[in-house]
Amino acid sequence: MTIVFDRRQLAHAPTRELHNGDWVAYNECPARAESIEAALGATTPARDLGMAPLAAVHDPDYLAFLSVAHDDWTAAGRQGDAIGYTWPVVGRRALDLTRIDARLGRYSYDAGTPIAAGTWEAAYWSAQTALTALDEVAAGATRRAFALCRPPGHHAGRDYLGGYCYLNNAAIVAAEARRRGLGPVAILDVDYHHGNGTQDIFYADGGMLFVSIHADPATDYPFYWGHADETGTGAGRGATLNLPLPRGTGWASYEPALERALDAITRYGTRLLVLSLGADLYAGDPISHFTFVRHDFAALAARLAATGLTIVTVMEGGYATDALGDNVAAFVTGLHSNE
Ligand code: Q9C
Ligand code: ZN
Repeated sequence: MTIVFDRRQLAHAPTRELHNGDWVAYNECPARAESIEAALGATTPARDLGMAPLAAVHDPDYLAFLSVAHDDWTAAGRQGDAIGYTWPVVGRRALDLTRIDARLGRYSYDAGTPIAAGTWEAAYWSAQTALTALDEVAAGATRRAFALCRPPGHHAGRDYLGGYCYLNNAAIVAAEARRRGLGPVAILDVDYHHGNGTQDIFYADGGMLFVSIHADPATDYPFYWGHADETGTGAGRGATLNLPLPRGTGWASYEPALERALDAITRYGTRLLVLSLGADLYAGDPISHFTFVRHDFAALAARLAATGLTIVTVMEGGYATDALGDNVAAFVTGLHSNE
């Protein structure tokens, strides 16, 4: 079992976010990763596998924006975290503007994802953490690797940030795994929130299966994606499966959805599974509404382990920082039990 972590991810530390109309302390804080690291013990540091796997998923102009956005913000005379306040809504012309505020709107879809001084550094190493986990599996060192990623990735699309996410670590790993001939590759996203960025990236892609179990977007973020009738388009038709569940869902009613997900993954002929793990399934999560307790994370992991699949797990959300490490440790222990 390999657990990959890199402390450079802690450089990302936005101050605050807008939550239901109030400014609150940023939920996606460095202490999350430290809680998980403390519970998991020894970790392998990330290796630098370069920009190419990131550029295979994200647009070059978006990557260029992300790497300079905070500098541009500072150069515009602003203090603190860069955050947008105006968006080019559906139907507006795709103007190529240079003003930092226009660019923040162009490359984001929410106001909950600030760019801080250390964001690019941390997001880069978060992606490298995920790629290193894949690299360990590809090298045959292990069949189950866990990437302790932060910031998370599944809300980030080809050319946009949002939902605390900047680079889509799961998509980057999945695309790189396919490039290395490790496919068929499937992505299973079990974060409480729908993985809209991952879905968008592969929505018209005939060579990737995306399956997500999440809170019904009729009631929960990100609202505009993740409905059951979104099933892919063009060559990707039928290669997206959304399984929305109501608030209050616990393991007993989650498990049947997981069986449906695994059935699709099996029928796809999956050889490598990329798992987007959100610990925000937890009953005590401050921004989520499922009712998992600690041993439910072990049950989820045990069911995934029973598939016998090669699995690269990428950490996504989970905001009950005090319980986070123990919940993730329960998952990781269960996942690696029959490796
Ligand atoms: N009440 C992940 O779990 N925040 N992202 C909405 C409004 C967005 C969660 C705040 C939640 C994003 C990776
Ligand atoms: Zn989430």
